[in-house]
Amino acid sequence: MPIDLRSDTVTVPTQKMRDAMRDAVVGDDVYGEDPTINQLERLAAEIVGKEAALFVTSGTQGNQVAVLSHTQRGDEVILEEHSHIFYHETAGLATIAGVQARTIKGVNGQMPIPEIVSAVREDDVHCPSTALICLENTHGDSGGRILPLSYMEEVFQVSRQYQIPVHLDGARLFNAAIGLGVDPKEMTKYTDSVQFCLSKGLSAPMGSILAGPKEYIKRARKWRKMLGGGTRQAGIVGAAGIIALEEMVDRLQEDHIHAKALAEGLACIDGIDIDAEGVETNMIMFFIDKLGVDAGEFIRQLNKFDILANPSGPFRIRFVTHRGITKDDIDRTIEAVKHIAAKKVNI
Ligand code: TLP
Repeated sequence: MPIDLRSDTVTVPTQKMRDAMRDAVVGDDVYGEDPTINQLERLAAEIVGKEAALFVTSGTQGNQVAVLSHTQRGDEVILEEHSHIFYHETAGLATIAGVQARTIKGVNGQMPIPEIVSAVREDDVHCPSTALICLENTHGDSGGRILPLSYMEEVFQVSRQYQIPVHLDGARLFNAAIGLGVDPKEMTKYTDSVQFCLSKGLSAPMGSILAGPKEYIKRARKWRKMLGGGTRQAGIVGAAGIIALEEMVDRLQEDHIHAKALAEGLACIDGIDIDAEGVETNMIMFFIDKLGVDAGEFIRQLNKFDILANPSGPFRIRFVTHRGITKDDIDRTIEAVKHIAAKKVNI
């Protein structure tokens, strides 16, 4: 088995999840008659302190349904310039919701508050209406950085002042909660809606949750249907989602410990440029330009050691720790990078 550091999306369901999927009591979810999905949605809403929740097939579908349910065609959405919703959702904002993205460069995923304020449109005949602010916690492109609670609160205050809803892409919400040592509700209380993934570190085979006020989720259910997300006996996979929420959250701490150890090991290698202190959750980003190779070549070298990784820019590599990664894998990865760097280093 290769050491697969490409993403926490590669986690496979546990035996308990497989048993629960086999035995799941199901019905037609489009009629609201799947007891397992109903149980999952009640549980999920309670965990994030929202009135209602909706099971969606993926994080991308959850985010797109979220935007559709908050906005109208021609509106403008404020979001961070490397956010997943803007950067990695195949222009869904433009093509599905028909809204315009107003991107702001963030620092560790945090858009500066004064820039958010000045991005809010005036009531002017020339301007689109600012209809939504999106946040991402943890923030993927900055290497799984956590948005502090104080920052989320500040954004929320701005949003109340201008009466604009806040949507949180919390694909890795529980990594943020574990990293901060807080209940997820402490974050989601500063949002109107939240999407979180069951299928990443939590190891469910598929699915995400969109949660928010009752009337909002009613609208979202319709948009999900339009996008082909009305999946009938969905409880077959929802059963794994329940176990993900009940049993898989606490173990994320182990992924964070592994990520930190990996980052600290890499920081000792000549030619590897990494901010090990900035590794707060299960993601690591590092630059390899000093080695005189690009990300593609570096990853091909890693593959020879049976290690898989993704590039995150021409000279940047991303490693993600998850349930399939052991301490031994971390040590082997550090050794492999040492070996590659020793051969390539030309600093
Ligand atoms: N992220 C994936 C890739 O799409 C980049 C990964 O491997 O990290 N929001 C955030 C912050 C995400 O990181 C992702 C997936 C999503 C949304 C979308 O979730 P899915 O893959 O379930 O559509």
